[in-house]
Amino acid sequence: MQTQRLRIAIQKKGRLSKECQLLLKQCGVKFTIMGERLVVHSQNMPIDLLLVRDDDIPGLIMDGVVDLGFIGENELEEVRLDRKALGEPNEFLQLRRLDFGGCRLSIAINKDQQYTGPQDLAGKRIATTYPHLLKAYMDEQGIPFSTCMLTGSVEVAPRAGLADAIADLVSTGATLEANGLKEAEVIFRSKATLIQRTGEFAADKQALIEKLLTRMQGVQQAKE
Ligand code: PRT
Ligand code: ZN
Repeated sequence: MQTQRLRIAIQKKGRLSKECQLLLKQCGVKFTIMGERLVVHSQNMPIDLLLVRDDDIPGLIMDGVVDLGFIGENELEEVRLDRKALGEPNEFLQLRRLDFGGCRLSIAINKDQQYTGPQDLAGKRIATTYPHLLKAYMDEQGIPFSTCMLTGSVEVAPRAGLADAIADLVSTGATLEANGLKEAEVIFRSKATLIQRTGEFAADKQALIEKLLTRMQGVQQAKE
């Protein structure tokens, strides 16, 4: 069901939510987020913000339920690979890579373990929240492995005896350090990105998207 207002999905709470809200405000979109509301109407533009978990954003775009979404490329690519494997819609357009949300998906091992290269991971069990990204990397390297899916506390899996290694997001490296782990391989580099659903847009919606993109470019350039 399409509405005349432009629907933009953003993470409700978490590492991307504040910066997405700030960026939209810097682009001149006025809105007030109150309480636990799912939908927030802009006060000065025909825009509705949908406040959801980041995991849901790629699917909302790929199913054409919302028009635009802000998402980390790690999450976007994981969902795309999952939907592709399931034969579900997995198309989107990337409008703009953003200058926040930077992190990397890395394989980490016990810090006192020797490491000379990816072949050292052969036959290991690797815990992760990103099974498709991990498999894509390991297949590309031609290394057999087994996995263990965890949606949280991935970094404690080796200590808890659940896995030999992990593949998890890293930004400063402090979490790995605190858990006695070290980074062995970077398998995916990510930033926040703005994506759009495929398909037709009414002329006024299209014009609004272009206006937002032009302003976003201005905001980003002003920071450089
Ligand atoms: O509730 P919801 O599902 O919406 O949120 P979430 O908990 O799934 O996601 P959230 O808010 O933690 O992260 C959203 C997005 O932020 C991620 O998908 C990434 O694109 C991006 N991002 C950037 C990060 C990090 N940096 C990051 N450091 N996401 C997670 N981390 C975690 C990481 O998993 C590990 O636990 O931070 C820890 C490592 O950080 P360092 O600094 O100790 O290395
Ligand atoms: Zn999430």
